[in-house]
Amino acid sequence: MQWKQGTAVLEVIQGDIAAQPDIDVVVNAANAQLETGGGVAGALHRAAGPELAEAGRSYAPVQPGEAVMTDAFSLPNKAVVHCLGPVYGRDEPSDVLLASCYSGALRLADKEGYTSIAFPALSTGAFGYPLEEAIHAAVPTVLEALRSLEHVTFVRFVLFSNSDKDAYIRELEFQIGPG
Ligand code: AR6
Repeated sequence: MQWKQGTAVLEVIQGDIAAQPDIDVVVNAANAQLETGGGVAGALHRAAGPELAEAGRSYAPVQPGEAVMTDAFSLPNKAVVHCLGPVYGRDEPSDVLLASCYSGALRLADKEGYTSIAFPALSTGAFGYPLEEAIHAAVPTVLEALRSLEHVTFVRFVLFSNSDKDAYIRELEFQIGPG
């Protein structure tokens, strides 16, 4: 499902963040060491190959809310932005830190001249962030950031489950209108 916002397009799909070949930049739900892990990080590191963890070493450790960019190696994308989302109930203020992941990722992608980016639902797996709360940090931040970007004109939210996808669709319908 898609929405238009100014000159940009936002899309919500159910899928695997490691299988988005038409997207320039994919966002990783990273750990502080930028090593492989479970969930999103596991899927991206498996598909990218061991060079992804090697490339991350020079940036580690990253802080909650921080985003850094590396090559995508064997992934079908041009770059990966690694965001360390907040651990819910520990890293505060969690909404500010989570929003900073989204705005930081968009800024990094835009600075390199990339035009498309795909986000998973950062922090909502192992880091325990309730999905609805995470959506309220993620979606308005992306909508606001898009206004000041030069190159990024396509944002895809890739959700693992159908119910997560439906929750994103509800929020975008609320924020923008029918898709
Ligand atoms: N594609 C899209 N979404 C996915 C995928 C996938 N392949 N796999 C899981 N999800 P998580 P976090 C969903 O745990 O909460 C890692 O081990 C998942 O259902 O990947 O930020 C790292 O190493 C959930 O909704 O990220 C860190 O230590 C969402 O993506 C830690 O977990 C995020 O789940 C990061 O935890």
